[in-house]
Amino acid sequence: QQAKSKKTEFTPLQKNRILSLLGPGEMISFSKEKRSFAELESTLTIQRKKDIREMYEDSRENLLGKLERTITEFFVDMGFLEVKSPILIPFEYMERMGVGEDKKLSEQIFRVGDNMCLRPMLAPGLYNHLRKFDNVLPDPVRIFEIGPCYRKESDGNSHLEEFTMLNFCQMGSNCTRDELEYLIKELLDFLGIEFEIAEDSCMVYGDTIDVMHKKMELSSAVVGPVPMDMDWGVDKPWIGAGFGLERLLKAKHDFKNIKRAARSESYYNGISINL
Ligand code: ATP
Ligand code: 9VF
Ligand code: MG
Repeated sequence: QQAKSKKTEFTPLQKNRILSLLGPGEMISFSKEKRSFAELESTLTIQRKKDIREMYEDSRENLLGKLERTITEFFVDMGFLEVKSPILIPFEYMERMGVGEDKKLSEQIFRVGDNMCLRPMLAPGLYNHLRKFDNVLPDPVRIFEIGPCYRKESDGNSHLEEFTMLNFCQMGSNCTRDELEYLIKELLDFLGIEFEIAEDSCMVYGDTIDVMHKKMELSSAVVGPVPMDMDWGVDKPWIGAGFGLERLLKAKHDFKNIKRAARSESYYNGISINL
């Protein structure tokens, strides 16, 4: 029967290998495929090597690095101060963020030694900077950070255990929902990514404004103040939003899996490098 239809049967392992070798926009119908596994693998491998060499000739820039630079330029131009706070933080910060009570998030934290952890979010560092800059910078205080965050995750297509967060925030005057939505729209229009606003809630902040691309959350945004501010020595209104850079890349390039956008030794700019 197989000889009659000339169709190739692929093992699950072979299917995964072929899928990993497809270009970001490419599709394949295994049920209609007539080429053998070896033929297909060799054709795709040649194409992907060509893709990587083209990237080398054209720009030599890494998508994740480039996106961080692009967003940094955007916020610096908008009057936000670029900050870089520690990635290795006291676990006590997370208890102060209220994740001690939020069982789900507290179980997702990578602990380091007895007292430290890898940050799962940028808020603690930003809280400390807002407090320190309150009597230094002009009103409203505008700051942002972009950098690695870590969470133990189980499910697939849009979650990484090591990802890159952007969190911008403003404290003082004009901290309205309109201003927050304006900044989100300016950013996503600048990046050329379509989005919709939805309402949600979370344990840490209560009500959130979620920014969605199709079914995927790009960002959770909050209009402060919130009761927790007291524990961080912050006593003014604020607005802020956290975005995942790999999710922005997944949306922009229509990657089927966020792994294509991650810090990785398997993909370069969304292209397999197991060639
Ligand atoms: P989700 O519900 O999708 O797990 P979250 O609501 O827990 O996400 P937030 O705490 O709101 O995530 O983090 C802000 C943003 O950081 C998210 O909107 C998302 O873009 C990004 N992000 C969060 N967790 C991950 C992850 N594990 N991998 C990649 N990006 C993430
Ligand atoms: C919204 C997502 C509390 C004034 C220092 C900044 C925000 C971002 C929510 C993020 C989080 N909050 N991952 O706070 O901008 O913290 O859950 Si501030
Ligand atoms: Mg969220």
